Amino acid sequence: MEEKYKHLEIERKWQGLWEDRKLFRAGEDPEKTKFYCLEMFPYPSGNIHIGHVRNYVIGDVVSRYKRMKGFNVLHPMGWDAFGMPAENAAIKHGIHPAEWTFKNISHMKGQIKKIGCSYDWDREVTTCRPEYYRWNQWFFLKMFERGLAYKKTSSVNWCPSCETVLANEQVVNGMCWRCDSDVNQKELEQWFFKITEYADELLEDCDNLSGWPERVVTMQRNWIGRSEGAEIDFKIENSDESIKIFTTRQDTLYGASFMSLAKKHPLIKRLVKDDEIMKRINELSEDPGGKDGVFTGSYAINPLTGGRLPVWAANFVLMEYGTGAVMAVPAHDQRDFEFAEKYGLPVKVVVVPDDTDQNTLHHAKQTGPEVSGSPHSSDRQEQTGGPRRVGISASLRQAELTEANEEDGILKDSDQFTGLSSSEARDKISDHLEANGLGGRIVNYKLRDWGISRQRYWGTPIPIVYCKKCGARPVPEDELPVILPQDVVVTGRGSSPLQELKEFTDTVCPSCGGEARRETDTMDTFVDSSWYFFRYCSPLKNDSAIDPEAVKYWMKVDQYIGGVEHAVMHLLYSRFFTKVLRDISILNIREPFENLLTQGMVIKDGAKMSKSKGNVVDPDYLVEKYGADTVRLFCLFAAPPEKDLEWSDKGVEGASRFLNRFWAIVFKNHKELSSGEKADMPDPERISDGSLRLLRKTHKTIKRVTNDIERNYHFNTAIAALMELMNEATAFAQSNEDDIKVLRFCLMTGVLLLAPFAPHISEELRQELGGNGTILNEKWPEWNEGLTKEDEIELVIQINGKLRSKAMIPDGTDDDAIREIALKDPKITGQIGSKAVRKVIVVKGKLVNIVI
Ligand code: ANZ
Ligand code: ZN
Repeated sequence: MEEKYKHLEIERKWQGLWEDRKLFRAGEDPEKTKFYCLEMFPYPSGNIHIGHVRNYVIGDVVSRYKRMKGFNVLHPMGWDAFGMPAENAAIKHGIHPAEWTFKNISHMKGQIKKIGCSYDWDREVTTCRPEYYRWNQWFFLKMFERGLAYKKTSSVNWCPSCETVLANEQVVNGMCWRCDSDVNQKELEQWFFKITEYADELLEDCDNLSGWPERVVTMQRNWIGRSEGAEIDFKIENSDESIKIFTTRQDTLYGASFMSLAKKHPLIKRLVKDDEIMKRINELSEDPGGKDGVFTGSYAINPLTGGRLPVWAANFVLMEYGTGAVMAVPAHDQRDFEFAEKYGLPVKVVVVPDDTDQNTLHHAKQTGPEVSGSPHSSDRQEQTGGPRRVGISASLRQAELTEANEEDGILKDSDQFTGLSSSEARDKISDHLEANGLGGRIVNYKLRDWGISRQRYWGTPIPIVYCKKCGARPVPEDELPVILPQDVVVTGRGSSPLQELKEFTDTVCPSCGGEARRETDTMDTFVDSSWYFFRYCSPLKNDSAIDPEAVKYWMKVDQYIGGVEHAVMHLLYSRFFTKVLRDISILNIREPFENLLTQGMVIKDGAKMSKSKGNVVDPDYLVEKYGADTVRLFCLFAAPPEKDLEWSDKGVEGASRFLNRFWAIVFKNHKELSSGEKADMPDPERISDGSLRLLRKTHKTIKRVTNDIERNYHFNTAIAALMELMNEATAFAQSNEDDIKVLRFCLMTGVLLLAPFAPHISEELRQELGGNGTILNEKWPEWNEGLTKEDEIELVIQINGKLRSKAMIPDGTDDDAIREIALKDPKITGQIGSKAVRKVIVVKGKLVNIVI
């Protein structure tokens, strides 16, 4: 054995051996319980960063641990390979998106391999390959057949000078990222997936996501955003028109004092005859924070009171939610309140706090997690929960109102509904509206259908052709894949390069054989990632997307690991796809991911590590300098997986020192350890005190490490336990054959426990300790419960420095507990009597001195 721990050599050696023998290859084995461990696959942007490393190492520990526990583990990796950055690189550097992507994949694959992750690379999936994306097209056709893929107009970002559609991330402060022109909105026909059809099921099944972080489940619920309420018709005065509004607060109908319409509401064109007013409406700012509005000149009639309500166009009302129209109740809605203040509109209180039950004051109006980021926040990404604004301090005398009171309460000034509670009133008012044909109950969702059309090159072509006679026709299944042509130049100017390519666009209609033109939109890359975890189960299958038998064996994913930034879209789309695939009966599960772990960020100098902040650390450099095992250990030790990890060079050094110390103990005792019989353990009854202590410590460590992994993957405390064990092993002085056996047992156990965290050095040390083959075939150690029981030690209790009593206590009892034991000791209480205790000093957990 060499004295120096040479991480580079060792890591190369074992990685080579694992790969050559394909030791991570997974296969269905009905005899064994499977475990599917998955990390979110990366976008091949060019380089692995430390956030990736952390993500993959967490998954690797889980995989390796489960393997040692006897599970049949599937642990695959692949590439989310379509997307914008490849096109941006093409535009900036003139390199073809495909070339750029494949170059990055090969580089990043090399980087990932150096971390020593246990991937089955035979299952690698690359979404930009036709073998993969043809199934995107197939799913599209299946959805099209069922009406789940459909077309409608929707707006896109448009740069008038580049004459191109821009992705959201290409719009910087409202300007084109390339030429700084102001970006417009342009209406285009686009393809959508009807995820709203599954809104109810997606919401209901949130209740079954018990293996997910509660925060993520709440974000999913909020994103779906189910609201029960009513639609109510308000007639327009002197007109046949009426305004249909959506409200969740029918109980406040008597307090409505004006109406607000979205500026794009179709009624506005019909109501507003005055060009000047129309112009001002069109010019309303897009920023909903400003609460800007324009009076249309018309009045609506409150269906219950007959009162006249001025109709306004307001910038905070969204066309896409509810009916695009609101009955404004300033006394009970903060946005309406601010609007009314600004434009001098009346405020009428119709709900007062219920004095008989103080609690109702503080009750949020909805039960369950609050839906925040209501439709009024136009940025759906911001919906992360958090309570709705609550106006409990609102004064009840309306002259003094300083804010809206949004709480439920008791109705006043509301005819026959006066005196009812808000919830009773909602019911009764809904009944009344329904009975009189004025409106009725309805459920609304914030969830919108999923727009999947992208006017971009580097994506999956949508398998549709347009025939002059037959309209939009699906490409027949047996003509898939519609190959994305490679011979294009991506310039970023003008329309998508596909539109210019006659070989691609010109085709014949599958129905009538007449002239037809291919769809040139490609799919959102979120389509690719919505089902890749199914593909890993049978990645080479070329006559179908999914092998039902393989999926039946491997799915669900037992442990999914990735960033919380995917809490909504990716995870929701994946759930949606799973349900659709179930409905077209190619699988029979409802949910794809049993357990989800969202790992924290990697922080340096107080900020998230990012290129733009210039605070990145390069994984290649670290692996080179310290070794993959050290980098892995640091990432795992510095914080529990779900918490943010503060980067620290000292911490890396610490991890490195620990591994070197481990190496040194084995080296120091190598001669004794590698000679003599290995297997048999001496009888614990007969060994020396020192040996017994080390033996006990070893069993306790097995128990702690196992429990820490099993309970929420507390790898950091597991590693801390291993460090303690090594400290004891270092301090241990062996003097006979039995001691050596115990030491070997301790070190071998330590090596096995370390294996998931730092697999290369574990392999090497195991070999040095006499192990054959590879550690991958080893079983996870088990502990002997009897040997994990606490040792007792003798506590010496003094008063003013003189021995007064002794007591047996568990080893490792903390100082506070020791103080208490000492002060309650009967001999001591007798001695102290009524004298005052000045000080109680605990020395090394073994001695207490009480000063009186
Ligand atoms: C009257 C009212 C009175 C309202 C009151 C609230 C409080 P959630 O719960 O998020 O579904 N609303 C409806 N459609 C809207 C749109 N397109 N743009 C902006 N706001 C819209 O929110 C439902 C409430 O949001 C509705 O209830 C409506 O205001 C508003 F004391 O109606 B409410
Ligand atoms: Zn046709």
